[in-house]
Amino acid sequence: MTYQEQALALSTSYGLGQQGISIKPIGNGHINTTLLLQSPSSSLVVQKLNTSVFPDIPNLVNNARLIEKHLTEKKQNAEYELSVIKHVATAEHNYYLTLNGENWRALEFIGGSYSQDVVENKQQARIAASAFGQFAKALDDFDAKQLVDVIPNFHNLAMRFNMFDDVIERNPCQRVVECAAEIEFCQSVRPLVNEVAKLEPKLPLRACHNDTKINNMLFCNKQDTAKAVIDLDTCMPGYWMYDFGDMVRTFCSPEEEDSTALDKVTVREEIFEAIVQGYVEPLKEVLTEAEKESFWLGAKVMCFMIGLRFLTDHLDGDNYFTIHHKNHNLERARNQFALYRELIRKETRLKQILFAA
Ligand code: ADP
Ligand code: GN1
Ligand code: MG
Repeated sequence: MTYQEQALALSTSYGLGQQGISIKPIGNGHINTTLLLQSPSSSLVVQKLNTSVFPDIPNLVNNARLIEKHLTEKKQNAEYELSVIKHVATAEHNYYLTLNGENWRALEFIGGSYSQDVVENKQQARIAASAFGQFAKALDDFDAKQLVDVIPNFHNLAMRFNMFDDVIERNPCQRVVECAAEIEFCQSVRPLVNEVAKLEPKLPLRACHNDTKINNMLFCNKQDTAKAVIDLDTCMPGYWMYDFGDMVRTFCSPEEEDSTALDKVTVREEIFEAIVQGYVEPLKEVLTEAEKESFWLGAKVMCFMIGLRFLTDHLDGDNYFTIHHKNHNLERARNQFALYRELIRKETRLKQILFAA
């Protein structure tokens, strides 16, 4: 099927007709294929879902629709200000469809918005962190157990180390020797697993976003405000420390996640402070003391663990994350390890900022 044939098939399924249809890729996601499908009168975000990563499409879509319903009710009661991601049904009333063996779903396009891959300044960081905080707060009375674990153990560091150990043993692409330095670094960080094991039992299980990277929220084109929290695919029961940590991972560095300019990868302190302030404010009535303390560990785990996952995927032959060139996952891993090292180097100062809030 050509691109245009695909566009016409999708536009028929979603009742957009056959005239003046266009389709183009949007965003920089690593897992799904996200496209903007347009007719002269409407715009839809259509996503081809990666079924190796998300084998349970019905529950993936159902999880996101449960959140949509909850947030929509909150918005109607003036308890949630941001726009809500709305799923669009096909002409046959299905929220996902199969075309040529591929799985698709559609979302209303939220116009007047943009996403960023790198945070430019502390105002942006505060706005984005506040949006994720408002999202978390709005889900405070949502029963997290309604959400199916569509990727079990998603933020389980011990399990991520098991996958890493397994790929080293299998060495399917003979890349272990050339990655000796990165592998050794990961081995040195292994005791982080014990810190997690000690802390997690003290934390309440929450309905989490689990992928709070900066390009999973939309800013408003016109004013300096947040428009919406998006990409609800990994909303599952979890711990807020990891949502906090993924913001630190993706907001604090002035470099993109795959930048090879490792000397420029650092943790911008003023951005870290803006994340703390932006995220804690909407949650102040519900955040427990143990949760607030856990945020430092969440930051360490997320910076390191995503690097570990990139390295594991590189060693495995790049089966999970979309890559755009050879060694792309290795470059991403090196970048995240540099960030982790910076986080540790700045530990004293960053903890002061965290505990002053
Ligand atoms: P992925 O799984 O590929 O990360 P996302 O849901 O994060 O998919 O979407 C990728 C990008 O597409 C986002 O970063 C954003 O720029 C854009 N986008 C996604 N959904 C919408 C929407 N409903 N309205 C406007 N833009 C969107
Ligand atoms: C993936 O789909 P995307 O690009 O928002 C990944 C996240 C990683 C992120 C790294 C389902 O997110 O866990 O943190 O890449 N999503 C999944 O950028 O594995
Ligand atoms: Mg995304």
